[in-house]
Amino acid sequence: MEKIQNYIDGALVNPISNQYLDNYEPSTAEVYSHIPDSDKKDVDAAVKAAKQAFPAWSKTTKDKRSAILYRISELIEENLEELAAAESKDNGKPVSLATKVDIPRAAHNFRFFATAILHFASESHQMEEGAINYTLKQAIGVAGCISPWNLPLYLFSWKIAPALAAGNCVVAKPSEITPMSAFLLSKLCIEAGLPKGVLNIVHGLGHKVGAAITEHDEIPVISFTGGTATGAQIAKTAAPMFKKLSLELGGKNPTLIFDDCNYDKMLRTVVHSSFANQGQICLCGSRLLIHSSIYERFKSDFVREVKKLKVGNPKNADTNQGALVSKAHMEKVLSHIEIAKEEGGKVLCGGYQVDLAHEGLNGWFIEPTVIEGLNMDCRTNQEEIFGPVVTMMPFDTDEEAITYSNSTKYGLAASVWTENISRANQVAEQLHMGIVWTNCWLLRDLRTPFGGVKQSGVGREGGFEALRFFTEPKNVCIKY
Ligand code: TXE
Repeated sequence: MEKIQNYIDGALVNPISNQYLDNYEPSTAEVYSHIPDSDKKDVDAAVKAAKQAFPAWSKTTKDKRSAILYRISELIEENLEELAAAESKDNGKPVSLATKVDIPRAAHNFRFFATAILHFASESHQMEEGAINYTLKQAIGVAGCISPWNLPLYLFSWKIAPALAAGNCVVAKPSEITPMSAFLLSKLCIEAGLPKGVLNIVHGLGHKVGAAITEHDEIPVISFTGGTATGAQIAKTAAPMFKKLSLELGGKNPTLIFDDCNYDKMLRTVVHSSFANQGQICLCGSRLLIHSSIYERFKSDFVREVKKLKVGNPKNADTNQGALVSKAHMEKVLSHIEIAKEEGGKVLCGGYQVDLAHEGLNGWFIEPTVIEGLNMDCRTNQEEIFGPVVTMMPFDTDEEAITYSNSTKYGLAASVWTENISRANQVAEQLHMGIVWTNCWLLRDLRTPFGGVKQSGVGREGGFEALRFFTEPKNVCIKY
């Protein structure tokens, strides 16, 4: 059985303890590889390597750093098929999705930051007193990057690429639930000629490896994407150590559907924005708010389209919905469906685990589920479910739609459907979210700030925001 290895000081190595964890294939529920059960000792070795590599890497010219990162992006593209198959097997997502979205976007992340760093400039401020200030933007040192399981390589690269481009060395931890694509990436980094110690990938559990990264006093900057509860724990450790912190956390995103929208385009996209990646994207719209005048029409059209989504083998090209990432996560999602029923919700379609044993798949599949009849304050409409489950609610006025949208502790993203440009702008302005998509969803320009407000996170990733986060500004004032 394949053994995943850590990537420390330029080499693929076993965990010091020689202990391993099982890695499951979600569609079959079978163990198919082993992952290092690393601990503090491995993190210490990674930090040591990163510290040693830092002086040379931070002094390496931008052109050279850029060329290496660019080469990594090319290698990801050259290995697209292998990476997409691995991501699909490890995560349960349809291979078609990994091929079209996850892996190309991971390559794009490296390419984007390889070039962005060439345009990252500093400001200067002239003074009438006869002085000039200029701002140095210096690499910080060893950056800790911790990422989740839902978009494994995509989110891993979203952190690593800007950290490296800015001249930092990195100790990174992918999710222990989906370690494979990060392991394959470490091999590509070696092939691309990334100097040893510049990137170190330590596999293992959150409370061991993740906590050791967070607590390490030689890691002054942490970028984390994952659950809100974990984010709070990381902040509790990092704040008194005065670490720089970026937290991308959960969401309970509203989709606002007005009666003046382009109906067909909206319907197509909302099926996708509700259920892409089995609903396991922090940006998926899980609360559908529909103007009451089109509620019944939307309900019958939406449920009909959702029922067409094919739940099946992630390897098949015609599969729309693969498996959920783990047994524990599937059980959590199913328990939320039960809570919704107890709260008085009516399940319009879905609601159950899908049995694909006849295809030899004993894994963790759930039918795409649509629920109506719940009020905005109930648990189902307040808590992040992070699975193929959406609720539907009617609204009468724009104010009502905005109030419902803003009524949770989260504030990550919203999508708004209307052809009325004034309404679109007024609604966007009043939504308490980090991201608003109008007449689209998940349309990403990597230059834009990405992140949430309230319990959806702290700080922004993307574009120069990310490069600013991974550098320390220093003002130099010269009197002449
Ligand atoms: O995330 P965790 P989980 C949400 C979603 C999901 C819930 C829990 O609602 O059901 O979070 O998912 C590492 N110190 N999202 O349990 O635990 C962990 O090993 C440092 C939203 O998978 O937050 C992994 O690498 N690190 C989300 C990473 O943190 C720790 C995507 C994320 O895991 C740690 C995923 C600790 N004490 C889940 N404990 C999004 N917003 O995209 C765990 N980790």
